[in-house]
Amino acid sequence: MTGKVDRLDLFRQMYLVRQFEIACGENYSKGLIRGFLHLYTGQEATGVGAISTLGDNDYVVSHYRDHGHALARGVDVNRLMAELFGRATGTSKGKGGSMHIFDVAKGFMGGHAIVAGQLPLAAGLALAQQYNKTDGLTICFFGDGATNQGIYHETMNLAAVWKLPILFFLENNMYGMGTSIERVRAGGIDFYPGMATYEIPAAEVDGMDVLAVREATELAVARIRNGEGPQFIEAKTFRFVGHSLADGQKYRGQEEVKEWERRDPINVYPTRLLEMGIAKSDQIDQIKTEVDEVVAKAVEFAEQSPEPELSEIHNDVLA
Ligand SMILES: Cc1ncc(C[n+]2csc(CCOP(=O)(O)OP(=O)(O)O)c2C)c(N)n1
Ligand SMILES: [Mg+2]
Repeated sequence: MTGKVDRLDLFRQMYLVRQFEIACGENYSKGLIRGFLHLYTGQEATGVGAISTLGDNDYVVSHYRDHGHALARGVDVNRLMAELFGRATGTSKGKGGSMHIFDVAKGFMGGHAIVAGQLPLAAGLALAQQYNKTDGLTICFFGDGATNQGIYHETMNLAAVWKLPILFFLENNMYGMGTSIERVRAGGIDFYPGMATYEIPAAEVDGMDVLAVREATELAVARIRNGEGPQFIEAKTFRFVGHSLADGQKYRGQEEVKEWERRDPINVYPTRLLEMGIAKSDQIDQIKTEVDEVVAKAVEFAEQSPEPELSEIHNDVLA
């Protein structure tokens, strides 16, 4: 690993994402969060590991499963929760909701609900970075379901032709809604070899291992900063919960879920830190206590925040 990282802080971030999502689920059940809600539970090590390598000049682009990416990018936890509650104090004044988290000051450029729609937008951001010589790069997260869209291939081709400073980050969680990727993809469950078509260097990484994700991302980021053009990482990961809160998961057996849960980064990683002598158990406990409080306060902040004024309805609308 080239850069320095606070390995205990990686745990704090992953635990924050996990607890944030649990709180989202609870408040969805209470009817305080409405609309679509897609939780990142199980995938924490990918977003946290990858985003930990970025600088202030870089952009992060995500899809509708975006809370974890936003938190890893440092989007304020109170404003994020308030956005989900549809409150005026939210990141988009409560008018975006779960699938449309944005925070330009943090370089967090969405939150996009259309599967694969974020890919060309991210390439556009990377083109702007290249054109304006900002030294920044764009990381674009997407799921396995995005790979069967035509725009996926169009974006890969143009990004390679123009040598854009972009990292395509596939979170292959094996399912697109209720569809197992094995059922709908010719060529098996590995996507990274296909990048040879576009001459985009591609790597596979264990998405349940935050340090491995970080290391793979650091390498790719270094190449991009060196002017070598787009890079591709495929993290094999798993969502422990349904696609959205409306999903009863009838399409897969609990055995499969349990198998992946044995590799849950929230349990495995702190054990590893203890074994490596990097942390003591009371430090882990203290982080958990602090984060639990942060999340409880975020819920309180959201609940106490006002709803947007009716007059807001025509503001920020581009037509
Ligand atoms: C263009 C388009 N088609 C269909 C949908 C409905 N839809 C929402 S999420 C999803 C599955 C995407 O799965 P994947 O890309 O693997 O991401 P994951 O949910 O697994 O993180 C679909 C089909 C959509 N939002 N956009
Ligand atoms: Mg998927």
